[in-house]
Amino acid sequence: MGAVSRREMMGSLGTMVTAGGWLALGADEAVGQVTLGRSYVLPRLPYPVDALEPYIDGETMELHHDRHHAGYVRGLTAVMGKLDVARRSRDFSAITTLSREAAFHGSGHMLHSIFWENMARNSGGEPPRSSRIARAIDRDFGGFEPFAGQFQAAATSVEGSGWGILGYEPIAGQLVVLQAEKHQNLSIWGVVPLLVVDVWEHAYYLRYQNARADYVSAFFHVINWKNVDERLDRALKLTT
Ligand code: MN3
Repeated sequence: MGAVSRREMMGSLGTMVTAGGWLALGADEAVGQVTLGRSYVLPRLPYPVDALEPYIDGETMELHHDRHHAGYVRGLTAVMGKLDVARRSRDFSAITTLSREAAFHGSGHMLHSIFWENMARNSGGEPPRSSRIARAIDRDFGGFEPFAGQFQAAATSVEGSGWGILGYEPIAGQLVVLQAEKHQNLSIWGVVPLLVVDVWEHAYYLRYQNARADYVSAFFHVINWKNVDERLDRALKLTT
């Protein structure tokens, strides 16, 4: 989403809230008047499936995107439909299960969508010294090497399935490295993910088997720092 459309979206949402109309609207009215933009669709990979060879193999990329990510999109769409049915019938008896499913599939869809864009062919290494992300990493981690060490350690040691995440925390206005278990656990609310690496076994097992650390090291050869820098730029415009 571009900065303009984001501003437009926030602006229209703000108008609704300021007018006091948000909570007062009936469900149908709200659905009709508040358009948050996009429904849940599987985004296309921004490169061919074999573009990240030899670091991430094409077969893994194809399965990962076409099967796994698609599954989260389907799951999220399904649970949002069930929540809609629950609201219409005023039957919230399944709310705990549905809320869990929304967090799981929603976070899965969100993180995969970022993950694909975080990578590119002929990339990796360190971000350009002049970039905002490089300066932020220097300031908040004491240099690229300590950052990379923390990020790799966090990603490699996630218990079970999950993610390593570099995010922007908007209260103190600084970068943080987080682990996520599954997709949705261990987050700090409000942190904007900038760089994420999937460490579920489906992300690496065909090529790396159980050597997760080797896969995480290889990931550093395909990081699209331009994309990470753009994400930081957009995150800095958000306020809590
Ligand atoms: Mn995955």
